[in-house]
Amino acid sequence: RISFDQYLRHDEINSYLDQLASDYPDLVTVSTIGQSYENRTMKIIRISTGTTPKPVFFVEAGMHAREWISPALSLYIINQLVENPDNRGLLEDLDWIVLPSLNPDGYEFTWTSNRMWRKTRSPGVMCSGTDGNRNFGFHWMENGASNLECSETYAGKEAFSEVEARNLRDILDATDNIVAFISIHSYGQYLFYPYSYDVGLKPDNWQELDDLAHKVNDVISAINGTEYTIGSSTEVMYPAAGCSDDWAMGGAGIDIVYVFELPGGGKEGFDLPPERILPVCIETWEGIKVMADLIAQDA
Ligand code: 0X9
Ligand code: ZN
Repeated sequence: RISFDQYLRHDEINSYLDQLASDYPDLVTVSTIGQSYENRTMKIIRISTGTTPKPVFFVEAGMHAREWISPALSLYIINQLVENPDNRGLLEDLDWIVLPSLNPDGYEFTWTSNRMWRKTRSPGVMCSGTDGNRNFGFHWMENGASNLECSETYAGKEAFSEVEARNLRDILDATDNIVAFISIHSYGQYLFYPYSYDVGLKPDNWQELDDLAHKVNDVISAINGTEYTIGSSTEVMYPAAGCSDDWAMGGAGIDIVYVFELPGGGKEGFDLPPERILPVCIETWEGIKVMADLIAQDA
C-alpha cells in the first residue's frame, strides 16, 4: 500500500508502478522508455479504460532532482486514477500517461549525497550534470541557459545531449494524440504556459491557456488559499530556453501545455516536509481534475 506520508526512492517508485500493473491489468500498462545515464530504468504508466486509445493527458515529473514533491504528486495522481474508483469518470474521455521519475540519477544523488542537487549526473570536465530543463531542442541555448558546465542551468554540450531528455522526446514522438502535457516542478506557486524561450512570445492559443489556468487556480485556492501566479514564464519569472514544456508544444506539437511550480516548504523551499506531501497533493489534484475535465470536453 502506498502512503503519502513519506517520499519514495526511485526503485520504490518503479515497484509501485509494477505492483499496479499486476493488480490492475485491465486498467494499467507499465512500460520502460529507456535507461538513465547511470543505467536506472525509466518507466511510464498508461492508465486507460476500454479497448480503443483515447486522447492522452501526459504528466511529466522528477525533472529536477531536489524537487521531491514533484514525483510524489505524480504518484498521487496515479494512485487516484487507478485505486480510487470515484475517479473513473476521468478515464471516460482521456487516457493518462505519467512519467514519475525523469531524472533518476539526480534524484538518487539527492538521497545519498547532496539534497540540493538539481541536474542530471552525466560527467563533465570540471562539474557533473546538465540541467534537463535547458536541454530540449527547441530554440536551445537562446536565453536563460548557460554554456558553463558548473552552472545550475547548464544546457549541455548540445540539445538532447542527455539520455533522459531523449527518452522523454522519443516517447512523446511515439505516442499518438497527446492533447495535454504538464511538467511538475517546485517551488513558487506558478502555473506557466509556453513559450519560455524568449520574452513576449506567446502561442496562438495563449488566451485559452490563460483562462483554463485561472479556472484551475480558482479551484486550488478555494481549498487552503494557495494562490498561483499565472502567465508565460518569460513574463512572470524569467526566460529559459530548452525546457520540456516548450519542446512539448513547439517540438511535439501538443496544444495544451503547462508547468506547475508547486508550493515550497522546509528550509530550502525544495525540502517540503513529509507531512506537507498530502495537503499539497490533495489541493493540486483538485486543480488537475478540473483541468482534465475541461480539456476532455473539447477533446
Ligand atoms: O528554471 C526552471 O527550469 C523552472 N523553475 S525551477 O525552479 N523548478 O527550476 C522554470 C521553468 C521555466 N518556465 C517554463 N519552462 N515555462
Ligand atoms: Zn524544477
